[in-house]
Amino acid sequence: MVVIPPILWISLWFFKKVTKAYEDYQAQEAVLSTTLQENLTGVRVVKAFARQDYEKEKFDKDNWLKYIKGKFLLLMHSLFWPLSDIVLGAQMLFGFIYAAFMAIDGRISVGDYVAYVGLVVWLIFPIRNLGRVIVQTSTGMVSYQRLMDITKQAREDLDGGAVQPTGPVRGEIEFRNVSFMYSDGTHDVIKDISFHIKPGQSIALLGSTGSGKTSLVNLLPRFHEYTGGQILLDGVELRDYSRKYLREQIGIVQQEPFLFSRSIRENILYGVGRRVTQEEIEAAAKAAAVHDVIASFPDGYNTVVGEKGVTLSGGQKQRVTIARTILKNPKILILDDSTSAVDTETEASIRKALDDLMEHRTTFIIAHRIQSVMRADLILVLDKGRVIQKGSHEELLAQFSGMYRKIYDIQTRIDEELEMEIARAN
Ligand code: DCP
Ligand code: MG
Repeated sequence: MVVIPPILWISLWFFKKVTKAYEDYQAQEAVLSTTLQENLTGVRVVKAFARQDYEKEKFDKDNWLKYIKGKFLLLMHSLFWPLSDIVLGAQMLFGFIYAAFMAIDGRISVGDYVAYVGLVVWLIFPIRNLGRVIVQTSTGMVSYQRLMDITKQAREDLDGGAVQPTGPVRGEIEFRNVSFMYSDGTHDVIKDISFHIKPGQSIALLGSTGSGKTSLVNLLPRFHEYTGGQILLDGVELRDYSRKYLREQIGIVQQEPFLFSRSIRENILYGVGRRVTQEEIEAAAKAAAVHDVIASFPDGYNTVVGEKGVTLSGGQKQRVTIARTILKNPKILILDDSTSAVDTETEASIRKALDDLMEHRTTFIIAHRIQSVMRADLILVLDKGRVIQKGSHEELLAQFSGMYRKIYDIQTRIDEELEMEIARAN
């Protein structure tokens, strides 16, 4: 019985140490996995910047740290096991010798001695195991905690919403002093933005990179919740709609086109909740100026897109995602820089298709070219999350000192110079 307290004390001490060591070890393993994963998915970047040696060194360093932490963990285990055995072994040795002398002196009988030895041998192993279980529990607890961190994440509520509309939205959108900060952010990326558009109108967002254009449109499908002000859709606060309903009503051509490793047909059909004929798919692809490309593949629409769509060019991918959105036929359309990866000629033909698509739909257009935004009913010029100019193309052009006018002048000058170049070359 005397050894139980020290064994417990040793076990608890090691329990704490091993917990910490195992946490460190697991965290380092995560760092190493991230390094590895980034190197694998970003292998082109690594090669293009000739950073192999740097990345190798980084991996070696992370790997070395993992090794050190693993070694410390093993050290803790390798100290605990013998230490507990030494305490227990010393107790047995001392007990047996002392009892042996007592038996020789005749203070206890040989029978008592044998009974005592048997009892100690029976008891010592459970005590020994108790310590081990305590120490091993620590690694289990750490793993459990890490697992719980993930499983306890709140799930996005898709269905909830105070209003349950039955039909499609009309598409009237009003922003009232809306501001927004990312949950991990330090400052508002959208500040006090207000505007109003009627159903079927189009609104263009223009602004330098990082000015908050994508963040603003991502509020509409409730990818993020705005942190200040009000957004009204058909006069109802956006938060009162369910996310599922909003996302059914909104079609987005995202800034970074993403295709699944499935056939082109499946990619175009993605998110379309109704039966669609081959003719409809082809009409959408034609409108997005991508039908001819698809038809030129031996397998046509059944061509499987490689991992993340590597077999298609950037512009082709973008056009497939446009076809997907055309087919979805949403009431609200968001085009986030959707013609940035195509040449001017294709852009013109896509714009024609998009113009057709934009009719009777509330449309958000994000673009960098004045040509793409000039026909919008309302143009917002953003800078660092604020609206610095607001109005129609003509109104904004008339503001000679404004940003819009500046962008317009630069872009027309470039176009004119280009035309002169071409004329001279001919
Ligand atoms: N930001 C952030 N967390 C995210 C996305 C963006 O903190 N998940 C920050 C980076 C920028 C600001 O928000 O400082 C605005 O980013 P946007 O993507 O909204 O910027 P734009 O769409 O206007 O830029 P671009 O023209 O480059 O697409
Ligand atoms: Mg953007």
